Amino acid sequence: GVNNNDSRGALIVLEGLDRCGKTSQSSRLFPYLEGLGHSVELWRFPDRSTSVGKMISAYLSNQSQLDDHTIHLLFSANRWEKRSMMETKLKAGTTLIVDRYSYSGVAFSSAKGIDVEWCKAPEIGLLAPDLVLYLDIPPEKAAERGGYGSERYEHLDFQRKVAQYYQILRDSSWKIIDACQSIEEVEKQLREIVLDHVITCHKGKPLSLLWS
Ligand code: Z5A
Repeated sequence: GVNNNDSRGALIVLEGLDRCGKTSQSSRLFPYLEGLGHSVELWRFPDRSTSVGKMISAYLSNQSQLDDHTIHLLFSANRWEKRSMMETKLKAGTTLIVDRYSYSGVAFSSAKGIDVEWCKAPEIGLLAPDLVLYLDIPPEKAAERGGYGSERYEHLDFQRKVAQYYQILRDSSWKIIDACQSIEEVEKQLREIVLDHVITCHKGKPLSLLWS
């Protein structure tokens, strides 16, 4: 039954290849949930505003070089530095819509050839999402959208490998959305699923941890 003490916000993560539409869809979900009277915030990883985030940003824009393991741990550290705030917000009833999370961390580093289990290890103990919306798009199609920029991972061959690693990370919290549909059609599908999860968490579904 409904217990107000356990009522909390939902942790909703959007994942997918570069250009799959995560940013467009998060910015549409936000006013939708707010309009329904829910407390909601838009987050993204990497969070480039922190000191760790600034190191990540320099790396992504090719202004610095880092060993693959080192940058992996920085991405993870960037989530750890936000973990307690995340828990506080969720417990206070705020739903978080998060653009990329640990799945990006593991998929991108594994695509470089690092062992998957090694990649998952530093993510253990972070909050597990209530829902992962995977915006599914073939790498070739994503590449056609707006053209790739100059950031480090914006290459077709690499995105193909990332897509393969995302596949092995799928679990029961995932919903696969066909991201080749129009922005409006994707938006419509996301609304229904998201609202459902926001209500379930509001009713007191317990928080759980990655990766257990
Ligand atoms: N990374 C990592 O290695 N480890 C980690 O732990 C984390 C991340 C967290 C930077 O991320 C890189 O860091 C990222 C993964 C790695 N590298 N890559 N690739 P970021 O978040 O800063 O960058 P991004 O996630 O790639 O964001 P993005 O380029 O902005 O993509 P997006 O958010 O998915 O797409 P969008 O901006 O909403 O849309 C892209 C374009 O497509 C735009 O012109 C839209 O108008 C258009 N679009 C969107 N939807 C549609 C539909 N449905 N139809 C047609 N056109 C559309």
